[in-house]
Amino acid sequence: MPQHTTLSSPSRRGLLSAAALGGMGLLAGRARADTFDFHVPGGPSTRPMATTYPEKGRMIVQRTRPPWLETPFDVFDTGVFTPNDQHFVSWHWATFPTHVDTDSFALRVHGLVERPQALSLRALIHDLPRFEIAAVSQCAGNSRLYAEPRVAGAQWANGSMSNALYAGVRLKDVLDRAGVKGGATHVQFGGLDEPLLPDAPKFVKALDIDHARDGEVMLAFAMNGQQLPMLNGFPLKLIVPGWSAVYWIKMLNDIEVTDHPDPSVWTTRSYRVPDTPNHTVEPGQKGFGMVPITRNLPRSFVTNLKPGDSVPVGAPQPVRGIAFGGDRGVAAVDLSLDGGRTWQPTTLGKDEGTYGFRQWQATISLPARGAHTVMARCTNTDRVMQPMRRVWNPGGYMSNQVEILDLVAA
Ligand SMILES: Nc1nc2c(c(=O)[nH]1)N[C@H]1C(S)=C(S)[C@@H](COP(=O)(O)O)O[C@H]1N2
Ligand SMILES: [Mo]
Repeated sequence: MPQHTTLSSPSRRGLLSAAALGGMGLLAGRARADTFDFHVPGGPSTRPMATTYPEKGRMIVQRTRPPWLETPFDVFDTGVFTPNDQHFVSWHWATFPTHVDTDSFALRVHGLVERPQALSLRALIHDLPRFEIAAVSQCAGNSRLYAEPRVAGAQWANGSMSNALYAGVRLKDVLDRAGVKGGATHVQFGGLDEPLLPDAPKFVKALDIDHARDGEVMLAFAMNGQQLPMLNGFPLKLIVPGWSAVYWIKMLNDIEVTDHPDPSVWTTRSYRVPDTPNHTVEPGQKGFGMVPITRNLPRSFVTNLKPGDSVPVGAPQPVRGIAFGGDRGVAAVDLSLDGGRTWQPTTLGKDEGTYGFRQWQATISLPARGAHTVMARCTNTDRVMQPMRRVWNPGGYMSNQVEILDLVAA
């Protein structure tokens, strides 16, 4: 494996060499002995695990080409920051570079700007003010596996989300350097990956100009104090705190300031949800509008107990987990042991930033032998609360209902 170099001296890296890539499929196949159980009733419930992807530790393999790697859920019990080598991985096209020459890499800033730019990594690292923020990156299809009825798309369980401390520069500072012209309304972003077939659409996303200049949207060259793993977008990734990971363009090398909304199929056709309460419809329902996926919504998870776990009856039982508020901070996480009739507060852990995971904990006691449920519910600082009703839409997007954990007291 290559060495990590310091941030002040980016180096040439050929991390995903042809040999490593060739080995990827092989080794993923060979790793089938190790599996992960999602506990989905009606199955199939297990997925292969692999430890063989470059710069990645033990990951759930959802697909190999392009790689879709899910964070095993037990990782979320170990702390609020997801280790880089277990940060989930998702790509639309398999043709992303396997080598980036950090000396010749340039970030183009063009379109409606006074001074078009071709910024080197050195310029980004040395010439612009440094900015840091913690934020959860969550795929819009996180938890799609649990949609009832099941829907097509990546069958992510709850692990296509990860929290990291990002370091880099504000997008606002980059745009100011280029000088945004009057009449600009949007900024479009593209990366080094290209579609496999010439007719297929390149993956791009756009933000409106005010959002792009809010001083929080940033370009990260470091994640948790290290260079970005190649599979997570080395050498530069757009970070849109509080918004769905679909906007977080990896291997970012193109910023275009425009005077129109994103015309790409990734906004006009896909990554859309019903414009209904909680983006929820009945299967087969018709006659509702669709809107682009934007912000994350509050969520919370128990991390120290699994479905079906047995706990001693009548004894104090610690319950802990993580929560995030979406595009706002976490105000509270409450627990219910009676199906949502009554709620008790939990104690929140250290605040590591508005958009990151927040740990929470409580002690419960299950009074009688037999089956029990534990529900955790996050409320964000905007008073937005996770819904009790199960979220369902045809794309399997933006699931955020209160999770129900089945336990047995014995
Ligand atoms: N260049 C590029 N950026 C991209 C994508 C992509 O296909 N290409 N996929 C997006 C989607 S849908 C997700 S969920 C996240 C995944 O980021 P990660 O692999 O670092 O976890 O990247 C986003 N950025
Ligand atoms: Mo995604």
